[in-house]
Amino acid sequence: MTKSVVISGTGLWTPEHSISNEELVAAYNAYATQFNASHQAAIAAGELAEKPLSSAEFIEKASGIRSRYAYIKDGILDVNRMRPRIPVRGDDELSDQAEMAVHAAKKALAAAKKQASDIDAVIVSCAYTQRSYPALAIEVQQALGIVGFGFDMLVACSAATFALHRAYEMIASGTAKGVLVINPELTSPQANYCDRDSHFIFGDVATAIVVEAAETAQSDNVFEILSTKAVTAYSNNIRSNFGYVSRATDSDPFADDMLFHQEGRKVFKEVCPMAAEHINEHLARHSLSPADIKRWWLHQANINMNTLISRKLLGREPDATEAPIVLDTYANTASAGSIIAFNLHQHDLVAGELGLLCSFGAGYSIGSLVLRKV
Ligand code: CO8
Repeated sequence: MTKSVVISGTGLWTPEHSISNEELVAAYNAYATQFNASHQAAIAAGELAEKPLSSAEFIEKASGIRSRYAYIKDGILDVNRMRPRIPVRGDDELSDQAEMAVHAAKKALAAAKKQASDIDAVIVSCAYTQRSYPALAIEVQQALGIVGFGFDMLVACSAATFALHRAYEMIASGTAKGVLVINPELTSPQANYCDRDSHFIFGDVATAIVVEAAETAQSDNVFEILSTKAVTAYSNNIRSNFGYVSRATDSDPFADDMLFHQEGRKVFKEVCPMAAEHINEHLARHSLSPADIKRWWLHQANINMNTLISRKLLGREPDATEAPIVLDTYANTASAGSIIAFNLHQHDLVAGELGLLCSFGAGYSIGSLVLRKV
């Protein structure tokens, strides 16, 4: 693998609807109050737990999140529904996630100065796909008029970085000439808006990246991928039991355990040291130290996690420029978070400067790329 592989364009598609902490908390608290009133007897008898109230101040302090985007806002704030109301589309219509993916992909292609004919592989990689088959990537491939092949990948928070790893390998080995990696993160259908501890965490977004050989790149904003590194270690601390087998196990497909749930404290404590160690090992492979890195495009799950990891690496507080945070407006967008940070905070880097892109989350999974501005 001697070929130089580059990222030559990124795209970010942001839904038009957003929900502030205040709006979300007002809806949750109204729901909780109504729930407690209608289950008063069971709560008094100790058969049911009272729903605690949420607070916008807690959310911002504990996570750094102030707002999030929603693909469809309708239904999420309705106390009698507490989930988005997404209209059904027919089999002959573009599916919701494919539509999100196409929006981001078109932006990435334009940024890379590429046409559909320059791409021959599409990877749709995200935390959930809305169906098992046909692959969303193949639907997106058709919608964009790409000749070649496509496949879907699920690696939760590390879906984007792990897909970039595959794209890097495909270009380096010559099995593709141009790869589109797309992350349509439609998280809202899996967020439990009735759960005080997690109702605020997620937002919807789509990101896309063009990966190709340096020799074919035409964009004036190109990053060489110097290397990739991945690690996984099994943990039940972030989990969703949603899946096709529930029909056969007679499980309630809408039960709480079918939605995202986590032991947030444990995740925080276990993942931060893992991520810092992983990044140090990755940099050491190039005889680099954290001081050599100009920009940290870190996973966006929690601002305190990012500060702690940066402090472990740098031995000091990071400033907002070197380790940008997008959580305040986007919230946790699963695998897309570090790609949003990369998309929005890359243009000021000059040739030769280094950056590190890293995801960490469910699995556990950690994926990183060392990038050099060309
Ligand atoms: N309002 C008011 N109080 C609250 C709230 C709330 N909304 N929530 C909790 N509290 C209370 C708690 O009850 C607790 O009270 P007490 O001290 O009396 O027991 C107190 O506040 C502190 O609670 P925590 O210890 O839980 O609070 P933390 O400071 O740990 O913050 C976080 C909670 C923000 C969840 C934090 O632990 C965190 O972010 N941890 C990291 C988690 C993480 O990174 N997870 C990754 C998840 S994403 C992922 O992997 C991808 C999954 C796939 C996508 C899914 C799409 C749906």
